[in-house]
Amino acid sequence: MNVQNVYLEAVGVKFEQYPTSGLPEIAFAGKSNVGKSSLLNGLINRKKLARTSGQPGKTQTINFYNVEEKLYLVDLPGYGYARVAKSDRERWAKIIEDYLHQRETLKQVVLLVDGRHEPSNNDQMMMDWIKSFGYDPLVIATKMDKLKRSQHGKAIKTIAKTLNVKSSHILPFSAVTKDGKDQIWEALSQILQ
Ligand SMILES: Nc1nc2c(ncn2[C@@H]2O[C@H](COP(=O)(O)OP(=O)(O)OP(=O)(O)O)[C@@H](O)[C@H]2O)c(=O)[nH]1
Ligand SMILES: [Mg+2]
Repeated sequence: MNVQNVYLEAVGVKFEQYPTSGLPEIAFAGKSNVGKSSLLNGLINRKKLARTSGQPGKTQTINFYNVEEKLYLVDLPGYGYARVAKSDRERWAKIIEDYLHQRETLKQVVLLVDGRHEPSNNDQMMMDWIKSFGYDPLVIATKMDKLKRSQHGKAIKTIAKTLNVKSSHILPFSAVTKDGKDQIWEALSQILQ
């Protein structure tokens, strides 16, 4: 999709604050700092509409980006960041959980994992959880520019094995080169059809 019109329509932590238009939604989940907001910017051709940071824990609310009045791409707060207070972590977990459980317009939860590393226990839990809710697994391996081309295949295989999903369900992406963007839009378009 060649996105021209996109804006941040809603920001919130509870249902009253979320959009009510009924447009379909695709949400991006993953640990803090994995590159959720950067992927979103890449998909919508904006450098920094979604705020990013080298410090984990940047996104702390659920952010709904309206794309062409057709769908929302939803930026979620990351999980697994140890250096925030436990009470904050639990609060965020509850916000994300309620959203994922109860949001009827949510068509897909995409899991982002760092292409350089074996997925963590938290990533595995998130994947199991996504599957248990009946979504087809779709994983994006981020920061692929940090790997040599020759390492890409092995990285994808490792992620597939650890998360117990098919390699074909893992799409590589780089927010630096934007490699993978077209394939991701293609997958998202199929989901929305
Ligand atoms: N080299 C490289 N760096 C990336 C890529 N994607 C994200 N980053 C960097 O990783 C850091 C975190 O990116 P964010 O997009 O803010 O990560 P996030 O998942 O939204 O993090 P939280 O909002 O804290 O959950 C930033 O410094 C980004 O510039 C990528 O594909 N390649
Ligand atoms: Mg973010």
